[in-house]
Amino acid sequence: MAKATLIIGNKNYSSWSLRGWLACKMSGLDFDEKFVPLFEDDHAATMARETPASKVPVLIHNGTTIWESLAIAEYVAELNPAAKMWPEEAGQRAEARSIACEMLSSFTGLRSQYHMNCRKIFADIAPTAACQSDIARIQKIWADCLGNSSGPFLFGTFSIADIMYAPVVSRFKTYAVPVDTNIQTYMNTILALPDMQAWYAAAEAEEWIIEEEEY
Ligand SMILES: N[C@@H](CCC(=O)N[C@@H](CS)C(=O)NCC(=O)O)C(=O)O
Repeated sequence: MAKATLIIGNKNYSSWSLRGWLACKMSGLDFDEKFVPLFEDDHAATMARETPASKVPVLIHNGTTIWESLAIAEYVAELNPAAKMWPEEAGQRAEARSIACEMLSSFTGLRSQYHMNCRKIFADIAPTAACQSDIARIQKIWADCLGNSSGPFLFGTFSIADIMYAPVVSRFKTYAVPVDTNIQTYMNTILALPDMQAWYAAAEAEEWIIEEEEY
């Protein structure tokens, strides 16, 4: 089987890249990373040349091109069922897919104000009403899931649901979002994952600075 290529953006800033990358890692896929820097001068042309929808992540494998982070996660989960990337029970799997889809379709208040920035802590930026509303909804999702599963992950064992929310964990850390003990424990579990630590270390080592994301 040919080695796959995952096209990603800057690790410090690219939350969708993190989702695709974590999914590929969890599946055990053998892949190379291809880096496309976000928002450089020739950004639009580079994105249009390298990716179908001018967005990252994109996975290229055995002649197939897959974009959209959830489609990538579904593809690699099918490639390696032994990785058990979704909960095994059908009802739980459906709920996990529901919250994964909600992540993709929602939370523009959070995403437009609290950008992912792995290197930084911005503790003094009060959330807008829209951002606060998204924060409350996400905390409710996490609290309900953790209440049902008893943790340590949203559905007990690590799954694509956790992957879809991992960049939100990062944002909550960066913006020092107040959370209760259970959610803090969950966030600590996600941040301590070896793959998250590796992503953070690579983000720290990056030289690119996107001024608009730096407040
Ligand atoms: N729904 C897409 C979102 C992808 C996305 O918005 N990626 C951002 C980086 S985090 C991007 O490529 N932005 C470049 C641009 O908008 O020009 C997914 O799930 O992959």
